[in-house]
Amino acid sequence: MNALISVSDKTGILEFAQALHAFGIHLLSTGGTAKLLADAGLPVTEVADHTGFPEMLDGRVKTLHPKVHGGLLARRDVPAHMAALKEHGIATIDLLVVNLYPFEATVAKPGCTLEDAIENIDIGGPAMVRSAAKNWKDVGVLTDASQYPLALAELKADGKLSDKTKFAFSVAAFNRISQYDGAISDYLSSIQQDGAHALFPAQSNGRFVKLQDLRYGENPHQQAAFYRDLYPAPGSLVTAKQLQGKELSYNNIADADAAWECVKSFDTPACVIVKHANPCGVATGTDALESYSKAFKTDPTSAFGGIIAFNRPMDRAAAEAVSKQFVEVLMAPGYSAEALEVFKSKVNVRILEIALPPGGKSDWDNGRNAVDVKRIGSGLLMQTADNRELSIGELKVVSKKQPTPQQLQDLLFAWKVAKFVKSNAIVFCADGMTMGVGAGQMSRLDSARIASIKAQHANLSLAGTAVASDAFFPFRDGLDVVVDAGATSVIQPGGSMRDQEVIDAADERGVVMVLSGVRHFRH
Ligand code: 93A
Repeated sequence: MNALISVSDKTGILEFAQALHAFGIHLLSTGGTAKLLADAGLPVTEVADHTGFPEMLDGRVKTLHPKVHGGLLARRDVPAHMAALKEHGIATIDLLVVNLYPFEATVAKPGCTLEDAIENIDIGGPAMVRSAAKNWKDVGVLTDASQYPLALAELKADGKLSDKTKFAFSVAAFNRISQYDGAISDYLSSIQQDGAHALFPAQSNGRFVKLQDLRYGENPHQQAAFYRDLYPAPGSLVTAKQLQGKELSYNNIADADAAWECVKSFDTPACVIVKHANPCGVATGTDALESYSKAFKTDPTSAFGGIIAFNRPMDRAAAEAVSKQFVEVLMAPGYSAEALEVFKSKVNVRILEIALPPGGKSDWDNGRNAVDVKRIGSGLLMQTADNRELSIGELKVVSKKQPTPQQLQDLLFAWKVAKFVKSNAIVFCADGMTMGVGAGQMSRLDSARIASIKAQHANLSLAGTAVASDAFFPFRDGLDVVVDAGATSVIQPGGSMRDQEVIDAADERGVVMVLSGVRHFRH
């Protein structure tokens, strides 16, 4: 039996080759791999000696030879194939172990040149992998070190690989080649003449890795699965580790993402409670406990069965407070042992730990997270993610009444939250806490009414609150509703034909009005 080994990532290869040798398998190998094995004292034939043809063109041609591909592709059950091998003096190759030139890692390096990238496009490796994978009944093809133990176990037990394993390896091999070619195609499609990357390439292959099948989709009659980007951005939800609890559902994941993206936009300790993709309570505080207690007060009714995210590790005090309510999913960058102990008996609560990226907030917007994708019938909409932050210096006071420093803080907080609320969004806030959230209405007026009704239900007074509107007030009526409810300061983008009418109304009612100059629709 002949095995051809040609690997760029040499992890575990020596031990694997030693075991193959111990089973009496003859080893063939390419330059660098052959040297590693020979240096360790293993008998190995270089492919160049096997084919009688030297490696050439700086290694660009190593294994592209009929003695290699004939040995991989010949059907052992077709007499004419075997006769052809005999006629040309070609030996069968029964096991192929290949991993490819590190193209993905090369282009991920900052400052990678087109030339570097091109040199790292493997040609001979994928050709062999395809030959072996096509002829899977006769050839076992290993493309990842994680497959070595299973192959060795079967070789040890039966002296050969089972059909089931050979087929699984073949599928894995074609998946790997498709992924590899996808990475090359993605890279080259996005590269521009000046070496910069296009945000929206001419072609988008969108490589995803399946994380799990889901029990069902948004509703029980829909089937669903969960995928992540091939290269997820650090600190994104898909990098989460589930520490306990039931399996995540489709809606859990969607809501968890909304909560996590919102909470990580705060620098100070914050808590976000999400229901049906909208925050129903957001607050900052001195610690996890205080931020949670405030966030919960916004809308205790809606918080029932909510998804709760923290941007600071959870301690016992916060865990005990949260454990008093029905919670579906908890997210935090970490948990104290005592905090986890609190939830031990609540086996259904899904607890996710997500590491915050080392680079802080600037990292969160990098990578593929920077592009937002929405699927429509047989198409995609792509846009840069809504990462726009607003600084205090950008605010334009347009009312006669000037804001106090506290009002400016509250307005900025309300504005930050409004970005994560489905349009039309109206968000009342006070002292780093949401006081009433109106979300997802077809009329801004109704969002304003709903936000104030919710505050009443939660026994919160809106007197003296700051309110944010994600888009401009087209008429003064929306403003009147929020001021009637008790707001004394308002932030909105401005830009309506009737801006002056709305600003005059603010002056007439004696409230502060600040323009952000930015809109945050979220559909
Ligand atoms: O340059 S290649 O595209 N031409 C080839 O003929 C070829 N054959 C194997 N690259 C080729 N390989 C690749 O070499 C393998 O896929 C593997 O990644 C690498 C192993 O080289 P070495 O054994 O010299 O370290």
